[in-house]
Amino acid sequence: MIIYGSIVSPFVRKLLGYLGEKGIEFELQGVGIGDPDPGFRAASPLGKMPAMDDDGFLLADSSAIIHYLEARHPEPPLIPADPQERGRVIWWEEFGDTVFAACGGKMFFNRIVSPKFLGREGDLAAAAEAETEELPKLLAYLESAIPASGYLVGDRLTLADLAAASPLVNLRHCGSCIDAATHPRIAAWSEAILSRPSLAPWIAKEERMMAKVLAA
Ligand SMILES: N[C@@H](CCC(=O)N[C@@H](CS)C(=O)NCC(=O)O)C(=O)O
Repeated sequence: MIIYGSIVSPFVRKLLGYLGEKGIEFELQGVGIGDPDPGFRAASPLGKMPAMDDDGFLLADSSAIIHYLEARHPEPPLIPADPQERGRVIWWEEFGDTVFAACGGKMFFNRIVSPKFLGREGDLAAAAEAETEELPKLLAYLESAIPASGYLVGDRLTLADLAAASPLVNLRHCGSCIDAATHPRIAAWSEAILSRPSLAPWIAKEERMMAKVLAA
C-alpha cells in the first residue's frame, strides 16, 4: 500500500499514527502541496494529502482512508463498536480535523508553509488572530474534556487521541507549546500520545526537517 503525503501535515500524521498502531505495512511517498506526481493526482481528486493506493484501490482524505482500513483490519479496534464510544471518537476526529487543525493550520500555513515552502508571504494577521482568539478557547475545551484515564474515549487509545493530538505538533513548529502549568492535562496526554512508537519516529524526522527549514 502506498500513502501519499508529507509528514508535516496533521492529517498525514494522524494516518501514520493509525497505521503504526494497527501494524499495517505501507510505503510513504512524499508529496508536497500542489504536487504533480501522477500517482498522487490519480488518488487525490482535489490534490489534497493524504491519499492512498491500496493495490489499485485509490482513496483520498485521512478519515475516508482510516475508515476504509478499519473495516479491512478490525483488530485492534481504534474506532470502537460501542455506539456512544463510536460517536465520541468521531466527534474528536472532527474536532481534530476541522476545528483544531484548521486553527493550527492558519498559524502553520501563514507563518511557515507560505514563506518557507511556497515562497510567498503568509497572512500574518490571520495567524495572529487564530493564535490569540481561536486557540485559547480550543485549548480550554480540550483541557476540560481530557478524562483522568488519559485517553479521550474509554480507557484505551482510539482514533480520537491520534486525531486530536496530531495538530499540536504543528502548533509546536510555530513556537506555540503547551504550558503544563496552565494546561496540565493536555501536556500529560499529548506527551503520552505523541511519544508512542507509532508517532515518535515520524515526529523526530519531521522536527529535524523543520529545524533545517526554519534555519534557512
Ligand atoms: N479533510 C482532509 C484534509 C486534507 C488537507 O487539507 N490536506 C492539506 C495539507 S495539511 C492539503 O493537502 N492541502 C493542499 C491544498 O489544499 O491544495 C483530510 O483529512 O485528509
